[in-house]
Amino acid sequence: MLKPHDVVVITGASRGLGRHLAHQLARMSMRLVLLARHEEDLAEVVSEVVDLGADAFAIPLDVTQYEACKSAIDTACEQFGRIDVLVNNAGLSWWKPFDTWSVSEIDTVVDVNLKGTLYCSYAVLPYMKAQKAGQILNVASDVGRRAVPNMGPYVAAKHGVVGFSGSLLREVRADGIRVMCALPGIIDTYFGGAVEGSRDPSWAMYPEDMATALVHMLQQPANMVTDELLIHPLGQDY
Ligand code: NJP
Repeated sequence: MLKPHDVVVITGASRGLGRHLAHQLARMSMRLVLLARHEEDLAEVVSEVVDLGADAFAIPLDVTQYEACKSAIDTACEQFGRIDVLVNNAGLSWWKPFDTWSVSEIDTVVDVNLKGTLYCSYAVLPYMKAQKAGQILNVASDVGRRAVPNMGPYVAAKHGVVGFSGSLLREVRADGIRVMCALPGIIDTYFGGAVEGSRDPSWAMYPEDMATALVHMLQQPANMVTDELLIHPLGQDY
């Protein structure tokens, strides 16, 4: 259950789903710490969420760098005194046959989608364990449960995120920490080089609607947990 002034750290908050989630949490008077690489985009989102009622700041970082993740989580806790929620939402992929991926593209997709989630979760756990409370919400993908061609490293990484979420939940639920995993289908964002607003709602979800689904997961009473939420646009062929 979220309460006003809860402290929420969101990765991938500079655009797309993370930005819309930040907007919704701002309307609920949360304290937000927004993480992504692009400083100017983050500054715009900070200004938007402050206008909507949040106390917020941003830290530009690359989630593939453990020390940067650790330092951002430490700073969030120093500034706001606690961390109630971590949303591991940063993600990216290319779409092409596996033998045309470069090694560096393979590394990037695994590092951002999977290792970024592991790194931020690892950095936040000591704080949540000390609080005996907290929520970690990992944004995986519907391809974390099934396979599609041409996204091999992404499919592998998102399967990893789903597996990690279930494993960690079983470890830390006794500490009052919920670990949840969202498995969305296609969302109308900048993902994969698209432009938000360019996808047809018959086969792509609006990011604000997906953000509402994430907020719902965070709003469960403390004795309940939505382990996984698989959610699709009705018209998506899968
Ligand atoms: O994508 P997009 P979404 N370090 O491109 C950030 C999953 N998903 O909102 O670093 C830190 O609009 C990037 O910021 P920046 C998807 O896998 C989506 O749709 O400044 N941050 C931006 O804020 C992902 O997990 C679809 O470039 C990094 C954000 O990530 C989540 O939904 C389908 C980073 C990406 O925003 C949100 O993605 C699906 C790094 N190294 C799952 N690299 C879909 N849209 O169809 C990227 O199944 N970011």
